[in-house]
Amino acid sequence: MRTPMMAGNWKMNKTIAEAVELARSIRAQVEGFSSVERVLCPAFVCLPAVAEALQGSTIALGAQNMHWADSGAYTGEVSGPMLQGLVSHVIIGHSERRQYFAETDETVNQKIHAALRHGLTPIVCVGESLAQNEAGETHEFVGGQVRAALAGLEAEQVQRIIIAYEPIWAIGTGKAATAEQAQAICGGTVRATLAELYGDPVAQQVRVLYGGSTNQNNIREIMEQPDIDGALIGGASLQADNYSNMVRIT
Ligand code: 3PY
Repeated sequence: MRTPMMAGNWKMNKTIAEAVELARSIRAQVEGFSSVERVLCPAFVCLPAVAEALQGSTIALGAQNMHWADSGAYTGEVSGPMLQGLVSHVIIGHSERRQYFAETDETVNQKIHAALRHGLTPIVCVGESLAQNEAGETHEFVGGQVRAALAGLEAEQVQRIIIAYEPIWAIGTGKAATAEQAQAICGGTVRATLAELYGDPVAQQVRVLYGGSTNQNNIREIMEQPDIDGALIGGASLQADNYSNMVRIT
């Protein structure tokens, strides 16, 4: 059985004080819902304060990115050893990082290796652009992203990874994929590629999330899909009620 997960990606939103307030409010609403894994991913600067606000809680904390090197001359970057002990999860390869910060399949792969080395659970993002979607290239492109992300990983490591399918055209646009579209790629592409690479038993253990304009109104249908184990949530995770309702519905 795969434990469902609702992961909030707060992106570049909230000051430290605002992030603490949001975390407290979410904690008050969903602390008891331990059958759903709840992960909050604030900006780096907010992590220590939010960690304190979540102390003793069953809600997990995640970062939104990390560097692949342990230390060195990488101005502005944050490494695995810096995150170790502070967070349990880290989002890797979000399409915004690929688009605006030139992240590639190769750097995503290096970051996944680094995260696992430091005991962090990577939430690895894959997804196609609108043009690729319209050209019928989704299956090939997303399958290729999954293969590249997992290069050099053993089955035992892959079982510790979470993959989030986020079509770029559905991110922050209010235009979510239909539940059937999301299922087709989460199952027919992401999980099918995992099965090709590592065999079906491993593929059945890996959690696959859907992301892109999910909220309290569409999460039920999405969670009814057999190959979707949760959501990576953008805007709705900045609203305590909306996010908490998503956890309750799950
Ligand atoms: C969104 O839902 O907009 C996201 O990008 C979640 O990561």
